[in-house]
Amino acid sequence: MTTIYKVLAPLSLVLPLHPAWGMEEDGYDLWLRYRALGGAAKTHVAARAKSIVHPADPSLTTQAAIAELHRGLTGMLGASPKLARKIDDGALVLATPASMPKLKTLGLPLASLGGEGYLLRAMKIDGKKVTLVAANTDIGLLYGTYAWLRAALTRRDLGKLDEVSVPKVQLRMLNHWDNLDRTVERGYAGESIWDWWALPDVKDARYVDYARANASLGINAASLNNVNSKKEILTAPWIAKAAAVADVLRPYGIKVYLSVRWSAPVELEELQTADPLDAKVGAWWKKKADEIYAAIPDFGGFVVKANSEGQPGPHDYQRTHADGANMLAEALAPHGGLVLWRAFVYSQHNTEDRAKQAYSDFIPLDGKFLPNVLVQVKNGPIDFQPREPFHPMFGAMPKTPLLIEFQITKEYLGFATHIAYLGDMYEEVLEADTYRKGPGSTVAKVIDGRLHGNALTGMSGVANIGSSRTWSGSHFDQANWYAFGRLAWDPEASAKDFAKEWAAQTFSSDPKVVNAVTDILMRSREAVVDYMTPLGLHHIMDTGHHHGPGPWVSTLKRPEWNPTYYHQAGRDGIGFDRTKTGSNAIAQYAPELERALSDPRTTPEKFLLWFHRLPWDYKMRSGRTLWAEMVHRYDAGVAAAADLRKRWSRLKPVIDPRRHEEVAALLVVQEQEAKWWRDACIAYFQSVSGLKMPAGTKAPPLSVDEYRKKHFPYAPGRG
Ligand code: GCW
Repeated sequence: MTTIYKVLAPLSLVLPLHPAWGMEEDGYDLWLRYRALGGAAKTHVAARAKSIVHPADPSLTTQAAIAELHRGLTGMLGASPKLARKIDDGALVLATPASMPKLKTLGLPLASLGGEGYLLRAMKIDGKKVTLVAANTDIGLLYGTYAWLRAALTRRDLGKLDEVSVPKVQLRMLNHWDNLDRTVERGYAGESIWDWWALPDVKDARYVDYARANASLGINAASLNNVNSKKEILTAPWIAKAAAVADVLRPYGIKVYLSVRWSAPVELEELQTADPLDAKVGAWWKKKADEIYAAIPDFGGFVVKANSEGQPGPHDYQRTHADGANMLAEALAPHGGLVLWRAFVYSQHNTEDRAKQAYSDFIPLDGKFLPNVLVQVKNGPIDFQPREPFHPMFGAMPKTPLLIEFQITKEYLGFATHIAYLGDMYEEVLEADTYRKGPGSTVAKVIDGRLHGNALTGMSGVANIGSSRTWSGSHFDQANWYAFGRLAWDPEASAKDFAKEWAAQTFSSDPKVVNAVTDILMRSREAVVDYMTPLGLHHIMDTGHHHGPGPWVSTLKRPEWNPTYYHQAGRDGIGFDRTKTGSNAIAQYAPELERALSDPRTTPEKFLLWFHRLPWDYKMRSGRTLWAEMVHRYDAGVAAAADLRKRWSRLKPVIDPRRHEEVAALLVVQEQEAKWWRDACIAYFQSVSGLKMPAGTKAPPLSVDEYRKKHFPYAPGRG
């Protein structure tokens, strides 16, 4: 103590020591921040958790629920909760029909809860006023426990709780793009959290916190390694490492999946072919599946990227995606495992519009997949852009369960440096209408299986998690993990509600803070769209790393790697013609949409240049020309970025200093980079169009060549 004091004393002369010095908020606790309550809030929570009544002989899962309540209540109330066997007034009762047979006599809608749902109800049991957290299973109980804690943290009236919550989607999954050397493809949050080298002997304590965070959202599956997979993941030492992770995640209801490399049997020198119709190949995968299940009895299955961006696959043997997926499905079926076969495919040998290729490849295969295969489709037809129309495969494969893949990491939206709340984007896609079975056939209904009555349903998100103290590389990026998990539970819920919940739990439940942070979140993605890719522009990021603007890039080997392929800007106009006169990608949508999209006048302006190539003087709804509108949007994006910075700076007095400063620093960068995007794109489009700046707008300060000269050989996140 004295020594510490001696070291610190001189420091206090030069550094303004904050009262919370040494205990400052660093973001590690995510939204599970159980900070001390005071006043009425403390009394309120204390009165509803006087004791915790829990099942006797709690399973590991129930123990996790009790431990979380212990952590939460100790944090909020300053004293550990009393564990009790007897129900008294003010008890928080955790029960399943197995642990408390009486539950079945209380008229509760237990049957509707299924295996993962839960019920929270303030009610009387045996004449005592209690809060019941009930579920049919221990995992439901754990989810219910987190829901109760969330209600406490967001200052809901715990005395009036009465809710039933059941996940609408079965597979709520994170896809880690983590490499075996601990780098992370498109990861901007440090190294992989999986310390592969030290596993299986050393299980980092972080794995438990990872599991807690996911369980608090209802995420129940994680594929651990990059879809650009390596053969080694299927060897005994790596299976053992994955098994060690699975052991930690299991009590939290999270199943482990692995991404596999199609050619592994050949590369491991065990076979000479990976042809899915060769019996030896099927037998190899069956044996491999047996080996994995011996180590991980509840193993989830395989995620597969095949014949995509140079990865091997069944096409190498003139077989279809269905042949490939089914061969793996047969190996996994005896164990109850699933194949998640990705539809992110486009080929260098195919000159068809890249936006059309997945649909062309997969639609003829509808009905040809085995029942334990899901086809995993990215939200849009290109690649995780700031804005894309929904992928035309949604709704178009009635006999095949489609799992939607979102990106949580922000490869194309400013990495972890820019604020962009993706909840807003997920919601936009999920509520989009496919019209496949008339109006109201939303993507959400495809995903939750209602539109076509699919037995399997799922939503996966490419994780933004790493070894960074904040987990996600920045404080605000945690909101994207949060919104993804909450929307996977209920794809029809509101992204704004989740923004509010997240803000209240992460920063402060003070309504002023909640509203201000929610405003920042809700404005952020649109700001990014405007300063990067307004009006339906897409994939004009710089090459390889995708950091910053690169609309001029035109010399890469494959046409669809070049931004010029996507914007098609010239003297006469700009945009990708995806109507009949162009690639006719619009024909991949339902007739109602095809009709609307065939005419620029009936195409939403946010997708204008995605579907149409138009002259620069095309008249927009605002009355401006297309060119003037584009400049206007870029300016609006920069103004919105500046506005985010200002809104955040006003919160300085009410946000803890370290997190405030860290976010503020990033917002300065975001504003600068928004300007850079605006200036570089305008300079470039001006150079090809020869147009003057619209009246009242500012010319970019540098020439297009000067922007072009910027290089970023060490930008993070490359695989
Ligand atoms: O978005 C692109 C990325 C690649 C990624 C690929 C995919 C894992 O640029 O890094 O590879 O998508 O989804 O397979």
